[in-house]
Amino acid sequence: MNTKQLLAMAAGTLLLAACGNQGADTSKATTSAAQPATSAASVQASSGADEPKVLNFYNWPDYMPEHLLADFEKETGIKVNYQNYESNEMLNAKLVAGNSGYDLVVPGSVFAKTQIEAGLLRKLDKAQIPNYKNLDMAIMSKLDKVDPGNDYIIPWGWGYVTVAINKKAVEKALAGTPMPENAWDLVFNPTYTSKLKSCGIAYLDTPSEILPSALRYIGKPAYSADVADYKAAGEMLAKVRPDVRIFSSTMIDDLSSGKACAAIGWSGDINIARHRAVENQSDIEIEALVPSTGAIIFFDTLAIPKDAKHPGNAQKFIDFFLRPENSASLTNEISYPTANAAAKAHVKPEMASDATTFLSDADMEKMVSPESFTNEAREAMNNVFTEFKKGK
Ligand code: N2P
Repeated sequence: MNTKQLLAMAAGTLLLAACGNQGADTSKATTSAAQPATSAASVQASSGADEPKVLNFYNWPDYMPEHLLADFEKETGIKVNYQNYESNEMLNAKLVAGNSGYDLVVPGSVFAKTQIEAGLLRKLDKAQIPNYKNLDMAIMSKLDKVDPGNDYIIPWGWGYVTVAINKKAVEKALAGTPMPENAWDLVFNPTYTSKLKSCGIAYLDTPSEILPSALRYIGKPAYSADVADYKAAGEMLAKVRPDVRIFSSTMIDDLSSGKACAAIGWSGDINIARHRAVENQSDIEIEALVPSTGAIIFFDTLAIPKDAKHPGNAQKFIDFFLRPENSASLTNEISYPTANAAAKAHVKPEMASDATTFLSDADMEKMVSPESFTNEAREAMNNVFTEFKKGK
């Protein structure tokens, strides 16, 4: 772990403490002695009727439609304390440590499986979520593999980890070399990275975002349980390390301002960068590539930590979000596909027809569905990524 990560974690711990205390203080100030029992993970979330009007919400950055929280606060009188984290690893560390102070979090399904198994999340009370019926059952059946019975997690947004390019800058830097058949070559093959380093290569700054794609590139299973596979991916990555300039989990500006010309990023963020470049009237053209060899799909999910102090409020937000027009705003405003079937009628036509947002069946076939990592794999992944970043 480097200094920046350590500082980020320390800052996170402070925020966490602040958030936890805030929840406790508010609850002292506004609740009667008849507080519902909410501590055991097996106990379902309450309706929230007796809870203090607070919701401590922890989500990824650039992942919230603009008016959603304000609308929820206005309608319910529940004050939302909203904070961000940049990786599944950061959120997981907080859930494992316990007492996070958060009522609602957004783990990727790849991490949610072990979080459910470890009893870190609270079972949902679906009777309190009438809009649950709006969800796309095809997606729910995919999530059933990590959350049997769909008892703990509700899809927020989904997408794929892929290669972003600034078209003109990449063309210029490749200087006549044609685009590779496999877009992953742009970020993993020294023949291309040595050329693109001049215009800036950016990687997501998290082991679990980079290693599955790297494993797949070298012909190994994306969620391999074999430590030797991670070492092999590390050897491949070491060859391109000198060419990688930026590590960032918030690279929208780096792409839209032209600081990076090729990146490994999240499909929705890449599309946000594409729209931002257009809004800025710059001549930068960003594209989320759909690699011929496929990419790793992710599902981010709403979940309630087992020790949440305001689980009923969290469920109120979940139900609010599952209203078709609210779920649609995640697609319309921040370019991530919705998993809400009833929301599709509210998605703007230009978003609905965007083949890099809602993938075609043929493209979907090429994608790798989420699985999960063993503890050994996670450790191997962290070690390989730390070494990779250190090397130059
Ligand atoms: C952040 C989106 C997070 C997607 N803008 C990956 N979980």
